[in-house]
Amino acid sequence: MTDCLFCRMVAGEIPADVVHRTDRVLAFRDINPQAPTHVLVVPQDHHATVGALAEADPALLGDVVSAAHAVARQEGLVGADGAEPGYRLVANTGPDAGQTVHHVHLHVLGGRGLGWPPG
Ligand code: DGP
Repeated sequence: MTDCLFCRMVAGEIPADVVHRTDRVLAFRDINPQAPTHVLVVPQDHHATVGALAEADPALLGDVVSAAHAVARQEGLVGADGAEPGYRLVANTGPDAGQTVHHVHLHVLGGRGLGWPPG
């Protein structure tokens, strides 16, 4: 979609600080980081929300989650036990969750203790 910010980043039309790429997924640093690690993982195909992606292409959703875990490992957030120190995946969906970019993305957050419940 030509008017979609993340589609334009996937296409290389807008610069992105890319940390991971596969043939179907792109991961880049958030412009407004909320934690020492704050990376956005997006499918290269356009889907508006995580639910839309789950219905249209569940295998691609799996690729996005796998890429998010790879990013977390790359960022030093996954220890030998597969967990520590840990990280959080967030998929804001719709206005109540505060979704602002309508191209599905997983936030990978880590590098500090993260509060719960979220705001
Ligand atoms: P959300 O609220 O879940 O839709 O998150 C959208 C995120 O996108 C937000 O954390 C800021 C980030 N973002 C917005 N514009 C840009 C941009 O131009 N570049 C990058 N790297 N991130 C952006």
